[in-house]
Amino acid sequence: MREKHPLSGRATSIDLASERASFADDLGYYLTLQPRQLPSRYFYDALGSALFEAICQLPWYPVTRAEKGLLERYSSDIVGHLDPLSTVIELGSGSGEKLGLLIDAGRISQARLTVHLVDVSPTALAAAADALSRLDATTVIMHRAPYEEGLARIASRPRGGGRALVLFLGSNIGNFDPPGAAAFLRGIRSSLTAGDALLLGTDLVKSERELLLAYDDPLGVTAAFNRNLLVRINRELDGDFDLDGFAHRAIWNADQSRVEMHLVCRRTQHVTVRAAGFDFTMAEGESIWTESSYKYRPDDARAMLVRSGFEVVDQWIDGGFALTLASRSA
Ligand code: AVI
Repeated sequence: MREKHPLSGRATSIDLASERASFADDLGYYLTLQPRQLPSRYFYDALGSALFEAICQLPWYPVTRAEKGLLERYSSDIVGHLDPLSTVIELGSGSGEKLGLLIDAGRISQARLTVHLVDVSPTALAAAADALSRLDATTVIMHRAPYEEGLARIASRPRGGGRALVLFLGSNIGNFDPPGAAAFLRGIRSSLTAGDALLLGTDLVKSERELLLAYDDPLGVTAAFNRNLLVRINRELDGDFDLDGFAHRAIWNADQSRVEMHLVCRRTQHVTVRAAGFDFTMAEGESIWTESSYKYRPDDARAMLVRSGFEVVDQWIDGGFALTLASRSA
């Protein structure tokens, strides 16, 4: 997928008025590309975030369960590789559960630990901060910001002694195209100092059948998640997409090693998006490409980290998922 802002990932501006303006601006750009596209970061309004949480519970979507299983099993090994930490930074705070597992695993810190949660969703931040409030000797600081902005803010604060660990979990890296992923990882690296570490979660290539079930589940939750993008455009930008006129489609693109999600137009329709000031006709069979989820082989994840200036420390694999620990060399 061509990205106008390749580093932005799931993150977006937090100011409501400017958020709407850049949403309208992005629509005017992406919907006129061939093939038509929409950036996946716009999935995550309140309903989209709730639908994503539901996806994580689906028996056909293994990502969340596999990663949690690895953290439950290997947290003490992971912590064992790390010098004493003063700082943990989680990009995309989730529920705080995975971070809690790691901190519970043992002597992650010799003194007080500062945890920075970076997310654009206030609901996710509040839930994670609440989940972590039970921890002793831990200060939790929330940054409602895009990833890059949060990292820059954190890097500008005095840190004291101890190392930093960045968590980028949930295969969120898979929603970046390869050049965007490499640039994003290099950005993380430049916000760290020598000896700091990164724990990266990547979903692995598996059979086409398993991948398509994960992104086109029998309950239709992923289809609702995909079509909610049109609901959001209709509501926020005064659009008139006919929801019934679009079908959810997931495709495994083996050459590019990615699952693509599309919204396929079932019948020719004229669409107006008033607040974005444009209209267009979509022909039957034409589609809007809404997401790419890149899948990796264990070596790909390691090589991507090395190319971005990290040294791989260890890797844990199970359930079709990999956690890779890397450190920033000098
Ligand atoms: C957030 N991200 C890693 C999910 C993924 O698997 O690409 C989003 C998602 N899309 C459909 N299902 C889940």
